[in-house]
Amino acid sequence: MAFTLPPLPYAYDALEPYIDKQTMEIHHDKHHGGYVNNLNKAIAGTEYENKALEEILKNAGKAGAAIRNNAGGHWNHSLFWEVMAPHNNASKPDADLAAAIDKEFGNLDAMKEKFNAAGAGRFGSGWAWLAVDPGHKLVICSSPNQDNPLMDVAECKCTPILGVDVWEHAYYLKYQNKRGDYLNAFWNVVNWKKVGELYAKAMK
Ligand code: MN3
Repeated sequence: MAFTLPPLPYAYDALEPYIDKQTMEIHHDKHHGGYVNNLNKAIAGTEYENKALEEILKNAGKAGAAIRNNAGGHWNHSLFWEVMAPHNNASKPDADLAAAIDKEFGNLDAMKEKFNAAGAGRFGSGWAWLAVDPGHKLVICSSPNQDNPLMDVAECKCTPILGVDVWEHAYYLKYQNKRGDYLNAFWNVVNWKKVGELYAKAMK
């Protein structure tokens, strides 16, 4: 069965002013849409054609560049849309996640600082992640291009619960070269409810 582009769970302009409408339109429809189309083309007629996306990611290293890049692109963006939501002052990590953040990083601000450093320090294009490692500890890491921590080729193997896209296409229209400003703005639209659900699921 072919993969399909999931609809954005909110309007294109819902993350304004932190992430602008035009960026969201191009990013979701053209970039993510492109990964989905190219993934379907790349897996057609291969052993990956009827595999679940997570299963393809586990074999990314041997599946070839087209499958690796587009499967990663599809999975990464599907998570990205879900872990954002319109700004809400009341949104914060739930008690379990907040306790885990305090334990690993000291406090929420220290975690954000480390996460932003991972995003700012990723040379070229890629992603920064807050994730649960195999020992059930929270970790922060980053990956190049459309790789992610679920891939067999990942340096940091873990389960992402929050990710930010640091490709220029994610921020250039509004922030130009100022990736740090985009990363700071990102926290205004983090969907902590969703991140908390993903944390609980990863801890099972
Ligand atoms: Mn992107």
